[in-house]
Amino acid sequence: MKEIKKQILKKIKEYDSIIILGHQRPDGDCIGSVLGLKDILNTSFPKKKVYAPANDSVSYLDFLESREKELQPEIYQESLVIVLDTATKERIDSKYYHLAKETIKIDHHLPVDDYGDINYVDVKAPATAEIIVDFLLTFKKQLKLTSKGAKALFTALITDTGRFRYSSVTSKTLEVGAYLLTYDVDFEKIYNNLYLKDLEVLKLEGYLNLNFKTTENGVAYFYIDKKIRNQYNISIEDAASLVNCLDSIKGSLIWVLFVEQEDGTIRARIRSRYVTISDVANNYRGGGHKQASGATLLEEKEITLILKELDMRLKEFKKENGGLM
Ligand SMILES: [Mn+2]
Repeated sequence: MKEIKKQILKKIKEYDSIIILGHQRPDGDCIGSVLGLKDILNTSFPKKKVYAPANDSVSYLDFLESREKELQPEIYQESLVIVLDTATKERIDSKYYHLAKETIKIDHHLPVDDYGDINYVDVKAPATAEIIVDFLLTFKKQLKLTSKGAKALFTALITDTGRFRYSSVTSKTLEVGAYLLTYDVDFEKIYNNLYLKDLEVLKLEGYLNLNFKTTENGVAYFYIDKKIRNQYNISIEDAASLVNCLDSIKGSLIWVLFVEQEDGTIRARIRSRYVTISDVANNYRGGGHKQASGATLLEEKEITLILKELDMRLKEFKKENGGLM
């Protein structure tokens, strides 16, 4: 690991122009890590040009620094591109990334696509932000961070760890979090930005709690189609965040929220305790982490199919592991 980190720092030093990219449909870890790394590079190498362009954004992260619009392709041609938190090249949020002189991938998703000239993937890290802060701490004498960057990285860390609650959290994660809080980070404000709910969302949450279903062996699920979403007047992102409503049901070690998209496809967010579900997501144009994955379904019929696979998975798991809830 140390060797690859050295290689990355060497590359960063070589370039005068560096572009940091994230993935489409960005989340807190994606945007926070991008802005955090941008802050580190700006602060440590003030002469370099560091860009963080984005085509896609999400409104609930507007409280962080905004990213610039897509760059001219010519800038890519002379730049080092660092892509964060993005497993496959199809998901990179730029149509010009391939023009880069060189590309570095830094990620924590299960590796399916080594699109970088350097690929630094640590699937044990619960958030890309942890990898970025670890990188900073490895080269403490050469790299710096400001409280603006610390705020972005802390936001990234808490979103991908569910506020340090997921099983992927390690002592390293807490160390990294503790380090970030040595900066002036107002985490009460961050929490308010991330976790206060609109009334509409809360009401849909109530509806979901009353009406979700479970499969024979306990997979909990709910389908938010356009009709329900319009009725409650909430955005696709807000709808998708409701997957967490289903995360604490005894016996339901797998839970899924389906959300119909504008184009009629259905995005599935799949989560679990103990059970590996990423391979099932892979069967439906998706992937992610062992216990937190996404998939894209082309029609409603596929809801039944993926639920059947997940139900089988849960049945086998319960047979082998009995008592675990
Ligand atoms: Mn992530």
